[in-house]
Amino acid sequence: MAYKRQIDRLPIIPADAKKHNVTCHYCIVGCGYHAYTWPINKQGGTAPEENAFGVDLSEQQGAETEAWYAPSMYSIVKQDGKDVHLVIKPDQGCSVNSGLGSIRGARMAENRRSDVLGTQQQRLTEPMVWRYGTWQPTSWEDALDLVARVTARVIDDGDEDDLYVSMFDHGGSAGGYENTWGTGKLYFDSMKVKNCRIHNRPAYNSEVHSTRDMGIGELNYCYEDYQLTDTIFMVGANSLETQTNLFLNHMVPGVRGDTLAKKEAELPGELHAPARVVVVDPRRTVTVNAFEEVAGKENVLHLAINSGTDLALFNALFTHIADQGWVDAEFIAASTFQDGVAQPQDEQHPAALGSFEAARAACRMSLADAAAICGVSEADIAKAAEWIAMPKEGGARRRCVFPYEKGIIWGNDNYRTIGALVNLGLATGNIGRPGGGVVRLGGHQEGYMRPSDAHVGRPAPYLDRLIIGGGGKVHHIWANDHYKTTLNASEFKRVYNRRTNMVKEAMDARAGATREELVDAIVAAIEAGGLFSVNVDIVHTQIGQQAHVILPAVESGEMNLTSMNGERRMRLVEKYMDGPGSAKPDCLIAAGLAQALERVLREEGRDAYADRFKGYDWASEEDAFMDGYHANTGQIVTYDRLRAMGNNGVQEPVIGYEDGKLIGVKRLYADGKFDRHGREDKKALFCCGAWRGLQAPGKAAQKAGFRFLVNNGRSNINWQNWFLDKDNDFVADRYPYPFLEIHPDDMADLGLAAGDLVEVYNDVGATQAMAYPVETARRGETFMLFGAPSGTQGNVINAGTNELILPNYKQTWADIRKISDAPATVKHLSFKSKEYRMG
Ligand SMILES: Nc1nc2c(c(=O)[nH]1)N[C@H]1C(S)=C(S)[C@@H](COP(=O)(O)OP(=O)(O)OC[C@H]3O[C@@H](n4cnc5c(=O)[nH]c(N)nc54)[C@H](O)[C@@H]3O)O[C@H]1N2
Ligand SMILES: Nc1nc2c(c(=O)[nH]1)N[C@H]1C(S)=C(S)[C@@H](COP(=O)(O)OP(=O)(O)OC[C@H]3O[C@@H](n4cnc5c(=O)[nH]c(N)nc54)[C@H](O)[C@@H]3O)O[C@H]1N2
Ligand code: SF4
Ligand SMILES: [Mo]
Repeated sequence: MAYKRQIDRLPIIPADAKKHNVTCHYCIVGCGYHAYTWPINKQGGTAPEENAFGVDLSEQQGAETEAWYAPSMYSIVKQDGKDVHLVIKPDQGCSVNSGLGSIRGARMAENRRSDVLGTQQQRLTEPMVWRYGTWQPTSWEDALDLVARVTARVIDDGDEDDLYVSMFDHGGSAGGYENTWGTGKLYFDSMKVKNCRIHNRPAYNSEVHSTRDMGIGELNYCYEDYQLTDTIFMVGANSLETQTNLFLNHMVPGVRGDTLAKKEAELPGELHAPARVVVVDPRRTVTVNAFEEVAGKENVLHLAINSGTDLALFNALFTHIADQGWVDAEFIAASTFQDGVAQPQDEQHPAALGSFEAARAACRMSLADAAAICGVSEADIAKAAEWIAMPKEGGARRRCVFPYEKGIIWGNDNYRTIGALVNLGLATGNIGRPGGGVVRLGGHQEGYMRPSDAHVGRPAPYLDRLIIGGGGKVHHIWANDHYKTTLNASEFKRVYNRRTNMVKEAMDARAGATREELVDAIVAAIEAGGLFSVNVDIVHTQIGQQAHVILPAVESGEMNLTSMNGERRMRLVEKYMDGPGSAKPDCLIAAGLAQALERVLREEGRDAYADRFKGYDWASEEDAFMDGYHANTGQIVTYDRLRAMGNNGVQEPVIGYEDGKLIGVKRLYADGKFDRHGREDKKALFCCGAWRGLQAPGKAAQKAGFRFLVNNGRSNINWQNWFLDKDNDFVADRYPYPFLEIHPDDMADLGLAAGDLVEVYNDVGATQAMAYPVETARRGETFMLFGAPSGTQGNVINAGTNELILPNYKQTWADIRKISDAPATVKHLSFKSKEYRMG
């Protein structure tokens, strides 16, 4: 913030500044930006030929001008060892965001480490080893040698089950095709590690097994579909805050009617109107509020269902739509399985899968029964069914897009619930068609490229539970902080602290010993129940406090990085600055670790096993990309070709290269053939999953035993587990503690004033938050910001998951008591409503 830095003006970007393509590395949407850099001792001028915009800056610019940037878009960073000015500003030419930023992406620059401006000084610069009772910086060679020697002692060819791994599987920073390949090759090719988990759930599995088992990949549409549709049926997502520019640049124009001419042109012969919206969320969100403001209340239906009851709602909608005959019979006949049950329910399939009629029989649910379970009116459910599927005037099929995210992914009965939503899309012929799609909205960007994980099995091992039960000897952690973001976190931390402290104590006791003696001491502590922890991150995290070796990584922009967004749009972020100190791309850290393991194993005379760790002689992230993505996807995509595609990139799968352009695919399944399940007939399957109450162990009892629902999730301003936020004035000023949204009457009952610090506690743990009064909250239903270092919501989530180890973060109940009046850092905060009114 310029005012905070005590400067009253920012430099003009000179005409000859270097310009780099950048895709914002925070959320799934993947907005296009440009990074401009130029030498510290230069700046541009107001004359058109003196600035990057080519306009006369001595004249007042229009309101929508591109020729400006905000203080948060500016920094001074290192590039090739020299100080340079850096501006990262939104790209008007990118079809994803058309020049819009967000409160997160438009602060990319101020969140870079700057030694001149003093931002993000928390970034790790050197490897660190637990030594002499504290953290000591050291060289890569020393750190990797220790990791390799301890790891080599607990693994062997064909027996790698004592090595536990937690690793990202996404795109953007802390991910990307380069880095998922580097880690994937190490753990799934050189080794066959099966005791592993992903950053956001306690097993190595899919977030959305059922849609895939039904034949439908979860990112099947394009963002333009929101501009072509008749209805948006949004489930368990708060897109204004979590997919911001998808909401602002695609959903809002669609519902506001800005795109009517486009609809007429692209979809002639049917009646068009501005899109209507149904939002399924127990909580009234700012997304509901904003939809109402832009579309008019009469065009927005908020189904405020009881937490965890989506399955009953979807089954009733399916039943009603089928009974009315509002289904796409032709599509069902041509593209879906016809003959009863194709896949019976079993250990790997929490519901049977089969034909439309089989699902119709299994899922039957009346409007009245659903209304009672969900706590919404029959009339509203019937209205939602009409908005989804009642044929339009003139008889044309209604187009509906069904976006969903964590409200059901981390919700009750994941498999059946997502399956039931996909049923709606299939029955109404809304997959693979303009204005359709049953899609994940997404979290991070995607960027998955790994050797097969089939050896992990299904259901995959529940890693947290194994750790708590004393399993595992060495734990490698890549880019996540379970202390802030896992479930059953109270117990996890208790056990993890104890087991890793055993190893720390053993290391302390052998200070000054030789490497061999030290490794012996560590292994002895491990054999006594200890756990050796290796943490690869960009900052010193909470779980990192318990690590024995810490390895510093660089972020997107400090390396070249590829990933794809929620419409499968793949781009290259061009490196525009140096990483801090000796930090490296994750793929090269994985390569370094593989090489160290090869050397150690060879020294130990285990040559055959050592040979498995060959093939990592990558000099750069580009080499990792060529070895992974390029080699495994038809050898079409290269950095140069992607760079030439700019910020609009190419939509995957990439199927060709012609006239200097990569050729992609706009929508999946446009031919009505479904293959995500691998069935040869390419027919989609329906899900036969009846409602069965709160499915995960312990949830119903918790609900009965505690007074408040502790719904939880995200805020616009915070990014994930606050790893950058906690060192950023702007965010830390706003939310020094996680907020707990709560109704003012509930606050009165508990004797609370706004900002008071409260304890949230139940049968599995406790955490803290600051009370934030919200008039529209329902009595007895709170919403807590997740992932905070100053109060982890996961502490009160129980260990119960679905059959395939998908956590239910959202269904949690607890009691609340006051800890203290508002702390000093909270006293100045505003507790105004987060809703807005137009006009
Ligand atoms: N600003 C910001 N944006 C982000 C992120 C961030 O940290 N900050 N993180 C990114 C990531 S990794 C992810 S995964 C996405 C998540 O994106 P979202 O899924 O949109 O975000 P959440 O806040 O986790 O949850 C969405 C909604 O689920 C609702 N919900 C709770 N229980 C239920 C239920 O039983 N049924 C239904 N239907 N809804 C329920 C909550 O009230 C909440 O409004 O956001 C991405 N975008
Ligand atoms: N209660 C509750 N819990 C939840 C959720 C919820 O809705 N409610 N949502 C879940 C979801 S969807 C998610 S995605 C998870 C998020 O949980 P985490 O994955 O733990 O959170 P992130 O903030 O994404 O973690 C990123 C970590 O990687 C580091 N990092 C950033 N860039 C890089 C890089 O380039 N390389 C390396 N090596 N490290 C890097 C950061 O410092 C940070 O420690 O939380 C899950 N937990
Ligand atoms: S909407 Fe997402 S991708 Fe776009 S600028 Fe914001 S955080 Fe970045
Ligand atoms: Mo996520």
